[in-house]
Amino acid sequence: MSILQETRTLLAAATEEYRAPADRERLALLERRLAEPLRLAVAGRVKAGKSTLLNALAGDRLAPTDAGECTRVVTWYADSHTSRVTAEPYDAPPRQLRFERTETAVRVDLADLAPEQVARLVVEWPSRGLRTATLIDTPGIGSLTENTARRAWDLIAAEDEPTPADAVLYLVRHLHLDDVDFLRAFHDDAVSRVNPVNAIGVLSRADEVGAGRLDAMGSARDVAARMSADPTVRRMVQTVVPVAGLLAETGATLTEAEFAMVSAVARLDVPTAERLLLTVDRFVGPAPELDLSPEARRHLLDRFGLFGVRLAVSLVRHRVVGTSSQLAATLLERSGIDDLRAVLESMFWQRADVLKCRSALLALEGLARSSPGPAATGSSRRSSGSWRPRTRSASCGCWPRSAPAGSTAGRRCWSRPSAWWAARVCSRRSASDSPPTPTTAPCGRRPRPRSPAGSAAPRAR
Ligand SMILES: Nc1nc2c(ncn2[C@@H]2O[C@H](COP(=O)(O)OP(=O)(O)O)[C@@H](O)[C@H]2O)c(=O)[nH]1
Ligand SMILES: [Mg+2]
Repeated sequence: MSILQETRTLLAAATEEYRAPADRERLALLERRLAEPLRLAVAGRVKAGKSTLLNALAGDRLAPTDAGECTRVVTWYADSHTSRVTAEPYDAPPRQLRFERTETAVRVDLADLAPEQVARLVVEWPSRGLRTATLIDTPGIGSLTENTARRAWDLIAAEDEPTPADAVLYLVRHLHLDDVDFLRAFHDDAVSRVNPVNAIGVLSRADEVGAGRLDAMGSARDVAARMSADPTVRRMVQTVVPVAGLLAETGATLTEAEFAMVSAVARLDVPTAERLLLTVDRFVGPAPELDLSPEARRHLLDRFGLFGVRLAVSLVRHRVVGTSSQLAATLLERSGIDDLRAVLESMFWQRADVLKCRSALLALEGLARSSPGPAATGSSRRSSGSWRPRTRSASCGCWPRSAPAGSTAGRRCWSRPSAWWAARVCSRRSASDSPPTPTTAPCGRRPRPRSPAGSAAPRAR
């Protein structure tokens, strides 16, 4: 039986035990999500380049990258046949909102809703780039006390959140000490769902690492390699990949008009072009020798950044590229997005079922904690499945069930469904007859400490 089928069986067994409509609705939600694409959240500080990278991955300019109020709301971008935006307020039923598709983003009108009132926005949009994964744009993490930051992390960390992300891209521009401290706080066993199993680090805005020099991406690769080798970082993310999201977004959405603008700069003689491209101020200042309006030059900077303009001009001047599609392809290649896609493929997409099952079982644990179920009060009819909350609740607080398929370890006590998941994954990986004990769960969550009487200690919240 596949891990997906086993998880479905476990959820079905739980549904037999939980009779309250709200609990059953939560379980049905968990069941449904197993059939949906993986949910990948893009997290990091304000201006880390989250929305830009999301657009690059989607291959479309969907998420706004300015300071509009919608950037303060967690926003899901999901593939769909039709275009629709739904707001889910905290204290009111979900409702559809008006939106406008502009050249730069899907602009949502929050109407009378303040960003703080909205738990999440769901943008359904027909997009090939969203078929593999639903992408979740999060508000910037500024500080632990900030409300919007808290909401972003609730998505990943909250125990009672029925629809969390399955995997996370954590963007860092420069690895400041407080970034590491921040991640560590959320890495704590009691509150976090983020761990190396489902988190990849991105050294974002990588073109800025070398102060805009043409070899910037090489320097960024060195920095990212050093970060990846750091044991503190490795405890939180699997690896760190350098990406210039802006180059990738522009490569994915380049227009003929933009190629013509780059070509105009490339026609300047080299000393004049180099002088103009020395700083942003010079490039947008008076330049009678360049047949481009200041607005057009500002547009180029918005779309490429100074590094990107220098790179694109150099590519055109040296005839490395001669058409807009060639320039687009080269920008994508130089941006590092292909390397990120390769990492996503091997670490997330190919393991999507495992990651989705992990999320479902963590949510199931949350349900069992917040709502022990009728079995705990002795009123349930006994299910024939492997779900036995009565025993769990009455004795040690564990989840007794058979050992994972293929194991000869026989019946044993699994402290939580996620421990079962861990054992299931390990037994697949090593094909070993002895599943790991819950204390070695690769999901990174240790079993709760037990009191001397053997009852489960309450979890720190
Ligand atoms: N040079 C450069 N600028 C970038 C890159 N990614 C984003 N930016 C710019 O940084 C600003 C913030 O980007 P945004 O994606 O909105 O960041 P967010 O707040 O993390 O969502 C925007 O002006 C982007 O154009 C990048 O890879 N390189
Ligand atoms: Mg943003």
